[in-house]
Amino acid sequence: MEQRIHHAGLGAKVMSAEQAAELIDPGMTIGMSGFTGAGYPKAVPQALAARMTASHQHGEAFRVRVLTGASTAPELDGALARADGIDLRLPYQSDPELRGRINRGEMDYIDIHLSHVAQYAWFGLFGKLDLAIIEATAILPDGRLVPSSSVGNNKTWLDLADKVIIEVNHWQPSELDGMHDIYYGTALPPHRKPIPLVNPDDRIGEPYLRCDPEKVIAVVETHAPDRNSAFAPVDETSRQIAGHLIEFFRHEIARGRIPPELLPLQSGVGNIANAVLAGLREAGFRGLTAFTEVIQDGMLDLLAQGVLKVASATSFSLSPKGIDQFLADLEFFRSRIILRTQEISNHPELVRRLGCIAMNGMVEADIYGNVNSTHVAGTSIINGIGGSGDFARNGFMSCFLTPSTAKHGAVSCIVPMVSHVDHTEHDVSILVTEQGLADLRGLSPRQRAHAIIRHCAHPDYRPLLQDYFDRAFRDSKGKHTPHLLAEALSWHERFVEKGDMRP
Ligand code: 0RQ
Repeated sequence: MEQRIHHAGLGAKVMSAEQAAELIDPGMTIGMSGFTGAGYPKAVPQALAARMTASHQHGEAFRVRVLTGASTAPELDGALARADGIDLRLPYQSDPELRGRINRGEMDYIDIHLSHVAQYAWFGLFGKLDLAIIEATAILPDGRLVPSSSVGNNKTWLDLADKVIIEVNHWQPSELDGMHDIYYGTALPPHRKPIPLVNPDDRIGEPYLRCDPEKVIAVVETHAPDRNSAFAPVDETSRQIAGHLIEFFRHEIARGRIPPELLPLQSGVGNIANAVLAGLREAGFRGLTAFTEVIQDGMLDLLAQGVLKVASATSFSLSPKGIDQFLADLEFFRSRIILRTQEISNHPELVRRLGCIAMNGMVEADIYGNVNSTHVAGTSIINGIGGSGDFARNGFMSCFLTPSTAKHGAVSCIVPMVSHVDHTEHDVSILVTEQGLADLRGLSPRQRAHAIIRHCAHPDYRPLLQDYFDRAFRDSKGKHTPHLLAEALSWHERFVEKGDMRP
C-alpha cells in the first residue's frame, strides 16, 4: 500500500481494528466521523460491535454514546445497533436497524439541527467527549490530517476528545488533498466574530484538520469504499414537482426578485432533489451556485456542464462511477468544489447572508403551512431533521417538496394539522406537490389554507380538507387559525388504526 502516514510517531501506533477496539470502554461518549454515508470509520466500529456482542453473551453490558456528523452506513450505525451497543445517538441517521431500535424505545436518540451539533458539544451539553474515531485520507509529517470524503463535525471531535483513533483509508483518493476548507475562527459567545464568507466559493480556513499527536492512541489502515449511493432514475411525480418549482423560479426572475442565475441552492437528498437539479439543466439555467450539504454524482454532471459554477458542501456522496468521473477531471472539480465543517456549511449567518434557496423533502404539511419532516403519525421517526431547519429558517426562500399522497394514496401529505412540527408556518415559504405550488409568502393563515388546499392537495383529499376548513371556520372559537381540536388529528388516528386516512 502507498505510504500515507507521514508522521513517525503515529506510524508507530498502527495496529489492527481489533486491537484499537480493545482500547474502548463501556459508557464512553464517542465522536465519529461520517456524513450521509461518506467518510465514516469502517473497521473499528465493526470490531467494537464484535466486542460488544461477546460482552453481552457473558452478561456484561457494553454500550456507548455515538455522536456523528449525520447518517453513516451499515458498518457503523448498523453494526453497533445490531450489537445493541448504542445508548444514545445523535444527530441525523438513516440506518433501518438503528431506526427500528429508536422507534421501539430501546435506545435514546436526539434529533437536532446539524449546525447546532458542534456548538452544543462546545457548550458541554453532551458531557465530556472521551474519544474521537475519525477517518482520514492521510496523515501529514506534522500530524495534521488530510480529511476524507466528508468533514462533518471532525474538527470539533478532534479538538474536544480526550483520545483519538484515526482510520487512514487507502480507498479515499489522495487527490482529495486541498479540497477542504477547515475554519478555525469559531468561538463561543460572547467572543464570536462575523464569519468572513460572502461568496459560496470563498476559502476562509485551512485545507487540513489539526490533530494533537499526543492524543492519538491508535492508527488503523483500511481500504474500504464509502456506502455508494447511485441515483435512481427520475420518476414522473418528481418531474412534475420539479416542473412547478422551475416555472416559479422563472416567474420570480421575471418579477426581478431573484437574478437569472438564481441564488445559492441548497438541495436535500433523494429523488425529488435530483429531479429539480436535472430540471434546471433541461430548462437551460447556467452559472448557478450551490451552498449545500452533500455533493452527489448528479452535481458533478451539473458542474461539468456549466449548469453549476461552484458547489460548497460538507460531504461528498459519490458512487464508484462518480469517483471515476471526479478523478478523470480532477483539476476542473478541485477549483469548483469546497468541503467545509458542517457548522459552516449549514451556518445560519451564512445561509441568511447568501440568501440560499432551500429545497427539502417533507413527510407532511398542514393547511396552514407547518411542516413535519421527520415523524410518521407523530411518533415514529424516519431520519431526522438533518440540515433542513438550518436552511429553512434562514434561507431567502424555503421550499418543501413532496408527492401529495403516500402509501399508494392511503395517506394525504396535506393534512388538517401536522402530527409533529419541524418547521413552523413562519419558516415555510413555498410548498410544492405534483398538483401544484403554493406561494405562502405574505399570506395570512386563512389565505395560506386556501392556497395549500387549492394548489397542493390531491383531488381525492381536496374536498375533505375544504370541508374541514369550512367547519373549523364556522365552529372554531378563534378564527385566526381555525381548528376543530377534537378532529384535527383524526386523519392520523385513522391511518394508525386502519392503514388509511380516508373515511
Ligand atoms: O416510506 O419507503 O416505507 O414507503 O416515508 O418517503 O417518498 O421515499 O421520500 O426519500 O424524499 O424522503 C422527509 C423522509 C422524505 C426526507 C423525507 C414515507 C414513504 C417512505 C420516505 P416507505 P419517500 P424521500 C438534506 C436535508 C429530513 C431531512 C432533510 C428526510 C418514506 O426528505 O429525511 O430534509 N427529510 N435533510 O412512504 C407516512 C406520510 C409520508 C410517509 C412519506 N405523510 N405519512 N409515511 N412517507 N410521506 C440532507 C441532510 O440533512 C443530511
